[in-house]
Amino acid sequence: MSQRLITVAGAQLGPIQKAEGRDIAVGRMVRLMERAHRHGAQVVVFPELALTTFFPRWYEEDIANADHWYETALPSNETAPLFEAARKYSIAFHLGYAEKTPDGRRFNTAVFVHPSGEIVLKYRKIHLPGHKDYDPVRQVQHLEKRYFEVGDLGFPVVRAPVGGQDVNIGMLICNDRRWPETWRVLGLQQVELVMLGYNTPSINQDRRGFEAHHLRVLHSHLSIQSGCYQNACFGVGVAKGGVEDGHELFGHSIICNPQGEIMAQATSWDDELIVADCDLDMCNLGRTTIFNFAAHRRPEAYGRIVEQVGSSEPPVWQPRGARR
Ligand code: CDV
Repeated sequence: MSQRLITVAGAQLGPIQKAEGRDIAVGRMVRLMERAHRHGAQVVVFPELALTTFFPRWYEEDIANADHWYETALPSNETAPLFEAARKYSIAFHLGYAEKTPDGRRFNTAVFVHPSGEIVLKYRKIHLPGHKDYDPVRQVQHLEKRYFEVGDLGFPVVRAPVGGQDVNIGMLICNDRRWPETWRVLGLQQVELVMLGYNTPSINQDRRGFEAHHLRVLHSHLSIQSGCYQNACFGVGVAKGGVEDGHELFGHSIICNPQGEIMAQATSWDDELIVADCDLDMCNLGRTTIFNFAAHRRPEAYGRIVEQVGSSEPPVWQPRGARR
């Protein structure tokens, strides 16, 4: 039986404190790349905003005071060791970082980098959670809407060489994973491997409602597993975990197959590598049967998905005797 096998690693990162420089994070990441190489991985996936602490929890009145959290070039002096390790170990990598463009625009971005150091694909986060202004009700701020613009690159997929195979790769970033629309747009481009990083607090810090703590990981896994199953693809969801300056992020990074099964899962909240062999031909079953889009999708009935943003109230039905 033919197999299109690639070996994929998720490189979960433990906490990065506010005072720690990029050199510390990059040193840890290079060590994970070396370990991924020893495990035979051909691609390694790092979390969202992997180079720094999750800075959108910190409010700055003047956004320019947050500029030091952003990358203006890739590679830079500080990130060059990642590109050198990619070449040395012949390993591709996915990196989440804060991007500031030459014309001053700010995005929550991820890139997929070929072992040669060439950037193959870039994605800018579209579903930015949180708020723009300081929110006194919240225990901890979540200012992604202040620090980033909505991504302007859509959800691109490209066919690129990974470990001797041509693979249809796509990316999401953190909150994107919770939205089925994002996965379906990737699925419609026959994505085979979705890479995504996340920084998710262990508790819901928006105090307007109650969410039991144990549901936080369930919702993350549910989103990734259903996205993979419904779009017949592999998914690598990689966390930043642990306690950053008193703020807890859950780890629980996973690699998931097109059946929606978890193939590998992190067990710590620290730097940890998870590895899985992915036979890309596994994508064919869903794609040619239950999720054969060409045969079964009914876009003529899906208008609301793109025409409407918020939900609307349905018409009210009343029993005949109660009608006026
Ligand atoms: N970084 C994120 O996008 N975090 C969100 C939290 C705020 C809910 C997430 O969806 O995990």
